Amino acid sequence: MQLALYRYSLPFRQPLMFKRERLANREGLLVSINGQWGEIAPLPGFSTETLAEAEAESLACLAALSRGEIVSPTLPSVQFGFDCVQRSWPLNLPEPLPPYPLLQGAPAALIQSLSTTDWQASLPSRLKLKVARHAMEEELALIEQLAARLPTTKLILDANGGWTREDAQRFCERLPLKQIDYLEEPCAAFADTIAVAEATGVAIALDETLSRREEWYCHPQLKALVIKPTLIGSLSDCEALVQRARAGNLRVVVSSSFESDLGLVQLARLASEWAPDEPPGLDTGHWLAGRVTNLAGEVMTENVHCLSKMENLA
Ligand code: OSB
Ligand code: MG
Repeated sequence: MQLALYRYSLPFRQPLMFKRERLANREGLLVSINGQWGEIAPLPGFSTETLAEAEAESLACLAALSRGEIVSPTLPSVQFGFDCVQRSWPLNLPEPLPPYPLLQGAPAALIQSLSTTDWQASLPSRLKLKVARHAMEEELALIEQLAARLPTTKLILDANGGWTREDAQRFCERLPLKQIDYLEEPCAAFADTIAVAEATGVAIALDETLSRREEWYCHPQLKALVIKPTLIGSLSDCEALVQRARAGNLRVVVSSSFESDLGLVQLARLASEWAPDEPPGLDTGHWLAGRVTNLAGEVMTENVHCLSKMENLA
């Protein structure tokens, strides 16, 4: 058995803000077992574990595997990486759907770039925009412009729990609801999110509520579950959410946590397995200025730092 753990660091095209943290590089781990790979990349501001903690648990898991033991990691990012590296991936999956585009930046700059953006002949069916970050007036103006310029596109809005119930209500009352697909996590508490949906008629989706393992229930205005495997952890926990979504007639949107190209390919495959008809939330790769795999999909081990390499006869 061949076991290895590597660390990568890939520069962002420009520094990105994750909650209050400004990151210039994306750092994570790649685990390899007998030529198969998995990615372990806790996201600062969103994951509860640090990269150092994930590295320590990963090394302990590899040592246990080399002794022939079965491992069950506890940190979500480590669970995701070890599940992927040990998974029997199905062979005949449908071609993954292209992700919907994710717009990032200040509203004024985005309005500016709207006039020059070439939507490559076909207009996107969906487009995602972060909200609750800038002045409400500016964000509403941008949404109005987007709705006018892209009348056939549905907007996905994501507030990352950034509003009070009152602010969210004021915002949603002024939305062009016909063009809003759904709003992710308007408020930090599920009860407030539901109250906003009921007061304004907006459709909502859950994301952080799921990764924080908070209680939630189905509601007529709850439309989708956003599943981020790096934050949720084990694939069986993700699959339980997929089941719960099916039972409640909710859409499933598999979404990234700014993984490298290796993790993004695996997430796209999971998306085509769990939600073959739903464009995934995986438009984060273009923010990275580097790659860990070559065009053949092989990890370029010369570009990553080896933390451990073991071989045994098991
Ligand atoms: O807020 O959904 C989020 C990525 C990292 C951390 C949080 C979020 C995201 C994304 C990924 O938005 C892209 C997507 O979901 O479309
Ligand atoms: Mg979200």
